[in-house]
Amino acid sequence: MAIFEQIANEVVKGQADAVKKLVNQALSENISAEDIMNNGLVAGMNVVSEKFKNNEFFIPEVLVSARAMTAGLEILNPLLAEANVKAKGKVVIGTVKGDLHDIGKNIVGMMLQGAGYEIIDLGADVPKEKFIEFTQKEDANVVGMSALLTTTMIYMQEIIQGLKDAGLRDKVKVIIGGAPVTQAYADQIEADGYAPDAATAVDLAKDILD
Ligand code: B1M
Repeated sequence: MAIFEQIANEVVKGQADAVKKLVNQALSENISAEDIMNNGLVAGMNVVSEKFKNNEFFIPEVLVSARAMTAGLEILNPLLAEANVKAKGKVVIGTVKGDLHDIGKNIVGMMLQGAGYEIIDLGADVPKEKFIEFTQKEDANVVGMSALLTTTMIYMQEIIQGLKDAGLRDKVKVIIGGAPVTQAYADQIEADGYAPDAATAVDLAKDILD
């Protein structure tokens, strides 16, 4: 079996140690970090994404695969930076102010990272000032907001207003998600998109940036 396929399979199986070993092996065979990332790690996460959409994988499997992918990416990151490999886009992501739920946001971040986006994770309980500061500082392409409480999702609108007031709204796409969030709410607050799950968030990011 080709090394890329082996790496992808181990990502799907969530075997971080095997992924690390195979990534190092591929590097020792002079395969570029970019090829290893795209044809091994990202290819594996694409399979995970499909399985999650088809209800063949559930949250625990996705988390374990994402961790295995991250283990491989940690080896490649310095090499990718050296080779100046451009990420597909930069996403500033966080759970909004007042909300401590970060499991879903973390999965979305990891899946986006697996799909080749650079992630600036602001954590949970993030005030609008921080979203604005990092959108500007990082010259982000996408702002991703997560909320799990009906009482905190309304804060997303304030962040969008904050981006408008800072003159950033035209420069950045806004995507939102979280259990109480709906497409209707996204339309209401004029977000660029809503995703019900992490795999759809990846498709959404690809669509709105293309
Ligand atoms: Co809380 N909590 N919680 N909780 N909690 C819920 C959300 C709740 C529905 C439980 C319930 O009552 N049935 C309820 C909210 C009710 C409501 O507002 N309608 C609730 C409550 C009330 C509370 C507290 C207020 C409880 C209390 O203290 N009285 C409190 C609030 C604290 C706060 O935030 N200020 C609280 C606290 C907690 C814990 C800290 C104990 C813990 C969070 C730990 C953590 O995240 N580190 C917790 C948990 C675990 C839950 C439940 C059980 C599970 C949430 C979760 O992680 N789901 C939850 C009940 C439930 O949802 N069944 C509940 C798994 C996760 C993968 O899914 O986050 O939906 P989810 O993310 C999905 C999608 O939504 C989407 O993709 C993800 C992956 O598929 N998605 C995005 C998410 N973000 C996205 C962003 C995107 C796109 C897609 O674009 C950027």
